[in-house]
Amino acid sequence: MDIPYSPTQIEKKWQQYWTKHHIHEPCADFSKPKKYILSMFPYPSGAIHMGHVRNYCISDALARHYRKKGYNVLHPMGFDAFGMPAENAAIKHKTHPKQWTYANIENMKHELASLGLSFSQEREFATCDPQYTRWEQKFFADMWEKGLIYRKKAYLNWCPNDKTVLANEQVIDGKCWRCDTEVVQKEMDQYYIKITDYAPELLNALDTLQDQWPPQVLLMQKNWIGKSKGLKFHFCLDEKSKKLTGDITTLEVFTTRADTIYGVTYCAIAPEHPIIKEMIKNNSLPVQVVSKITKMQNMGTRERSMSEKEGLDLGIYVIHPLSGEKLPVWVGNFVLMDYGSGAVMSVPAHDERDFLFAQKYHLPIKQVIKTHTQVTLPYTQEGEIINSESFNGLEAQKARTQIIKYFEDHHLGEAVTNYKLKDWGISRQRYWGAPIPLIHCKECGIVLEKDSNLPVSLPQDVVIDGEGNPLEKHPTWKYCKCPKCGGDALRETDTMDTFVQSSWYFLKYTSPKDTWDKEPFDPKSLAYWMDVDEYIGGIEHAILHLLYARFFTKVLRDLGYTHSSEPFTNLLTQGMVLKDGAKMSKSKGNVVDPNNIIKKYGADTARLFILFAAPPTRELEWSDNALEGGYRFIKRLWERSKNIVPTQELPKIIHGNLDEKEKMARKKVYEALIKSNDIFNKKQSGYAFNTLIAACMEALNALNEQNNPSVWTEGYFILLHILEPIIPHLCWEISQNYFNLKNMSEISIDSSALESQRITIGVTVNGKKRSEIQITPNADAQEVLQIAKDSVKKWLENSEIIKEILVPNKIVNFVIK
Ligand code: ANZ
Ligand code: ZN
Repeated sequence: MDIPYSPTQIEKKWQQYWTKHHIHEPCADFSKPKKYILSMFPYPSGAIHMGHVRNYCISDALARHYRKKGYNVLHPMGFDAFGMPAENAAIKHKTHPKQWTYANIENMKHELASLGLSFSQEREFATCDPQYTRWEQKFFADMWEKGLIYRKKAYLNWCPNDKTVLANEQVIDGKCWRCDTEVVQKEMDQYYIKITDYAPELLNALDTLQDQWPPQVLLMQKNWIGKSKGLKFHFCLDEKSKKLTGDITTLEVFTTRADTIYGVTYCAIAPEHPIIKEMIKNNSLPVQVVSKITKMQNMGTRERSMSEKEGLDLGIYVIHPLSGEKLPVWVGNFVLMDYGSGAVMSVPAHDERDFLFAQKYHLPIKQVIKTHTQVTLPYTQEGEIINSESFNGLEAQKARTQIIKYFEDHHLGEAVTNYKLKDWGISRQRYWGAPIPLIHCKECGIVLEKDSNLPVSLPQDVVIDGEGNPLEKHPTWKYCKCPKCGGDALRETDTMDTFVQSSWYFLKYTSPKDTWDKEPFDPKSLAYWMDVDEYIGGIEHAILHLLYARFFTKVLRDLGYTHSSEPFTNLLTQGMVLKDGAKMSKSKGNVVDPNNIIKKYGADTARLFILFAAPPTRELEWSDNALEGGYRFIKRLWERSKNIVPTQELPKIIHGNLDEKEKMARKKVYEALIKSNDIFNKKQSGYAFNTLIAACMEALNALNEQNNPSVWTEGYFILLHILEPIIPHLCWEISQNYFNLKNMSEISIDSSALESQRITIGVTVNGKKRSEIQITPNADAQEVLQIAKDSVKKWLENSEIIKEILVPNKIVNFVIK
């Protein structure tokens, strides 16, 4: 049978077959063991890129592997469909965001389908579907009633020309991206979710994810939550200053370094601090100072944090609570209003920022910590306390505790724990989002829309031209009746941040679509499928998305919707796809379009290359050569399949009767089989599909060195089985031709036939035998050493390995100190 390899035909055929026979749909038999394999859903920008391909090839390999192992697998796909780009497209191309979004989704679905990804098609949805919005608004309502959502004024980027709020990305060099007008900060009412209520749990629960999430992601989450313990206390303003600051008589600060309290030489406050407002109100500040402060405020905190430290003397003073010294108060552009109390005690001798500031403005610097050796200021480490009255001589750490105790004992202040984490602002003044289901009534205040009126849907007929908020401008949409008193009222025109949608989509997938209009989740399905066993996606979501998703899950748990606390048991962050050493991106012009690759070589080659070129977590450098190499392997696999003798089961082979080359071929095939089981042990291999593919390539080469039809047949039976997660179309095609698909589902292949191929060797530490490990003869030395090391971990703890001795196929010895 010398039919040339034709991926286009083969791949279409199998994609249709899988869909027609619902091969990739999860089943409702909840007695089966399950795996929930999830890849981060895409934004429907219009086309898939190599990053998507990589993400979904990894999750697909896992999903297919577990399906063949007999698991009930949920491997869903959907679209994160609300958001700004749809509105930008509407402005630019005069389309409607909805039309643009759904057209993109259609296109991306075709592209994803052409890769042969085993997604459940019956669970697919877009987050802009009204049924999804309906439940999101219900959750909003529940949180609102529970006091987990509140309204607060906040500064937003505002373009006075377009009369519109701008996202940070839309502010370029302080100007509006559309019209170049200088952006100002405008104070507006915003809705916030109290994620800070959950800060301790979000932090502590990270411990349960140790070894399951990448360490750098755990660290980023931890830093973002940013717990710090310190002292909160207030300074009193001096009598003269009080006349300038109206009702305000004290200045509260937060410090993590109470030990440096005697080193304070001035205080610095945020440009938005209430004292400044009071002073402006009382005409206590010269106009030039006010205008400079206004400039600082208009910068926005993000930009401010990146620009040079600047300050202004406010001409007011506070009294040091211990020494009684009089200290000046400055405004500083580096002080954040929304951290601690928006004011700091400045210790230039022991803080980098304060030091630079003091130098720039010629403020005094007072050293209060010394070490045995000469220190250069600013000195930010620990040491011995000096110049601090009764605390002199103490070690800094001890001084911290004692000074805090002193403040508490004398009711001057208290120990507090602060979190960097801020409440989550979810208001967006945009059209293409989920409407916030609130109504403003003159009589009743802010009222929730009636449950029976959900979802509050978006109007279709809107003008989207970049000026103002389209919902606000709509002639009728916002006018409604108050759900409480029936009087005339106004609908809230803010929509929700798109991060809200991506915070619970994984819960929604668990429920079959026919349950959707009755309840947010089918409880039995939810309980069965959660938690997600393996979540795969980009490192760019390491902080916000993952934190919000963890938070939302906990909130929905506390609202009684789910029993899950931590939604993602395992997390895999895939590496970037590079070309010529740089991340593939439109701006760099180094993008390889997956569609072209699929057209030219077929999906199987694209999939093979992506999984072969690098382990999933590493960066992947695009290589046309390697792609060609993958294509050749696939063609060879196809062409040599003609050596198979058709059968529906593994041929019986007596190993002892084979010649050396036949034995070697079998050995290589079984090694690949063992590898295919080993690589799914994430902790050991990190899903190194590349090593599995390499083992299969070796096996095919070894098969080619011999002529025994039974060995060929057995080899293919096994190789197709283990390669199916990677190159499914070809495997199903050959399997149908020769094996009646018998090796495409759950089978047990007894590798004991070649058990003699596994040998046991001892592992010793300083000559004492501590364990035994199983290896294949002549296995790679590094690999053996690693397995050996893991097996005697507890004897190596806290010691240094001086020597690693490997006597091949006999023994491993570690010499430690
Ligand atoms: C005096 C001091 C002396 C400080 C010293 C540090 C070193 P973390 O650890 O991140 O919580 N700070 C407090 N509130 C601030 C605000 N709203 N904006 C900017 N900075 C603020 O940081 C706490 C430290 O950051 C505090 O401790 C305070 O400076 C500053 F040798 O107080 B420290
Ligand atoms: Zn009312």
